[in-house]
Amino acid sequence: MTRPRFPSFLLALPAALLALPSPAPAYAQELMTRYPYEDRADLDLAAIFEPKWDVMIPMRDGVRLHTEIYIPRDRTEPLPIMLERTPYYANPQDQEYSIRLDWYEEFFDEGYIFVLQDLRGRYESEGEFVTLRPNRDPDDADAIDESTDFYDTIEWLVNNVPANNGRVGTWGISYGGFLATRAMVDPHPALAAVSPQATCADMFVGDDFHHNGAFRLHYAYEAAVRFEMPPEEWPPEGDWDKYSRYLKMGPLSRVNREILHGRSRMWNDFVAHPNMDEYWETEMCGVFPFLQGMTVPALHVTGWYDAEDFYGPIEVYRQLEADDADNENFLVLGPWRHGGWTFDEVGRRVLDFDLVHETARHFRYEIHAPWFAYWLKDKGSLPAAEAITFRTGSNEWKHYESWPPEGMEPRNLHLRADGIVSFDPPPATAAETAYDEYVSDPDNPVPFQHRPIHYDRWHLWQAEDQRFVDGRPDVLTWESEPLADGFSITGDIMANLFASTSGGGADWIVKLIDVYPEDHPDPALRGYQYMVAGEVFRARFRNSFRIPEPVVPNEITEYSFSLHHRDHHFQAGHRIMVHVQSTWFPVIDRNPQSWVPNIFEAVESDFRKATQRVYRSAAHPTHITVMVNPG
Ligand code: PG9
Repeated sequence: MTRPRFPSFLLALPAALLALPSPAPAYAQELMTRYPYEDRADLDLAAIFEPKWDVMIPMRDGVRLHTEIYIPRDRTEPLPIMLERTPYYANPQDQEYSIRLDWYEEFFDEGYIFVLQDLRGRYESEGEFVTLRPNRDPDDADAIDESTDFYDTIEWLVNNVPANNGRVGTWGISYGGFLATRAMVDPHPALAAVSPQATCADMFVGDDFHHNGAFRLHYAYEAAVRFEMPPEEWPPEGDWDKYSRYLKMGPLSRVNREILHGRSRMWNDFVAHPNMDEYWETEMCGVFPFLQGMTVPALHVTGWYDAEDFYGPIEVYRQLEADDADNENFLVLGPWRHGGWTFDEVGRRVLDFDLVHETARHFRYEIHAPWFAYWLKDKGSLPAAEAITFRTGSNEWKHYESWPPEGMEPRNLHLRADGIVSFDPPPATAAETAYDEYVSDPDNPVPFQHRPIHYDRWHLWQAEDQRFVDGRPDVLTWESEPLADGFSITGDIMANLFASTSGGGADWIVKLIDVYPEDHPDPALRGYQYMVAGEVFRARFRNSFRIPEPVVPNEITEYSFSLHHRDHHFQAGHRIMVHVQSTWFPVIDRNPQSWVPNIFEAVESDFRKATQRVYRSAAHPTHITVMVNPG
């Protein structure tokens, strides 16, 4: 077994440099550069904590997990334990005090014992690492999984850590969020509060690896390489600009034949499971079959711009809500990149947007810390509402008693003739055949953000100005008049697309955009096309994610899919814009646009141009349904 270590060149980096955007792509090996975070260098950890306690905690099968325990010096009462388990190294710079403790600053005044643990097979822990380890077979009494490792760790901690109060909380971001959901499966009785943050829950429908069955090419390929192969075997990266790099990669069938040669288990699984099946439901992060109701109070968190796991947190919240008789299930949706609520110290800006509030700091000090103090220390009160959002466009915190909130008014934004978008439907006289069309060419796909595309601009790509696609003939645009009155939309946004393709398969990408006025006081925002929401749908899955079907060429077909939940205010004077396109490269792989049973096995000749039509007739009125907030 090889145990990956944090790269030695990073150990030598001064902490301040870690705040810089990463010049290199990275996963487990380089977490701190992939998720650049603002260093809290002024924290004097040695003054707060006793020297760390390094232990190897035995699991039920004898494997021992490396664990660092930090106990505060000034304690006057038994303290709860805050446990974080991670695949990304409990102590990434191998220091006396792990830099991960920076992320707990908001908890320091209250007083907790902090515990950081390497997963099995990672860094200094024993055993074998399995990426997103599937849940164990419940009939196998000897089986282990992340849930049993949580259980055994908590059992050891409450019995061995001096002066603990018998209560344990856990949280984690992304992979850590996945782990936190596993802590809720058959939980240890001492586990009193869990916060899964940016957790994946369905890798086929909405999280890291696919969206609505469309493969998230550059992200998933790099995860498959970096999680599953030793660095010395990583293939050369090629061009800096991922657009040209992945275009040169060609059809996905080349990957195992010419690049990975079957050496990444994850890539092999992608190829073997091109449709929704048990692998996605139960093995690759699939969590729903295992969450048997609310077992522990939970705080779910994600950010509007999370480029990896926005779907999972809301779905896990929704699923648990059904059994939440005691009101222990909470949700926070803020203006953040993946993990930005913690990795960004302040959270006042998103690209050119001033959020007016210090959103990340507010979350950590006013929501996160009080929430855990309530459950672990019986202190204070719960945050003001079950669901807390930061409304974009008007920059306000909002409180709701449920999510999505009740009492919203569904209204349809219609695509109309002459490139107009309007709340008024097409007139009954609009010809049956009224449509707009474009040619989608897999050899010249639409980039998903302006080029060059690299990780330094991954985190906030969804907030980028969409003007970079202006003038592309394969992006259809509709726009409203300037709004006489502003309005807010709160909850799910549904695309209802009536479309046809001349091919045997297609992708449909729909974007809802808020266009800032040309006379906006801030020159950086003049004419800015801010993507409120956008999503892709792979047409072969229109009837079932399990059984793909060819598209019937030139037949008008309805596609209904979510553009995700949002809380956004369109200001008076702004315009509403909608884009429809069929490629979003390389965040999404190229659809061959001809019928092939498995796109991972498509070859060059399968990739064809296709003529796409989007209908806006009375009979086939393409529209986007938004939930208008009357409040
Ligand atoms: N989103 C990342 C991830 C989760 C699960 C599997 C692979 C990657 C992460 O940031 O941890």
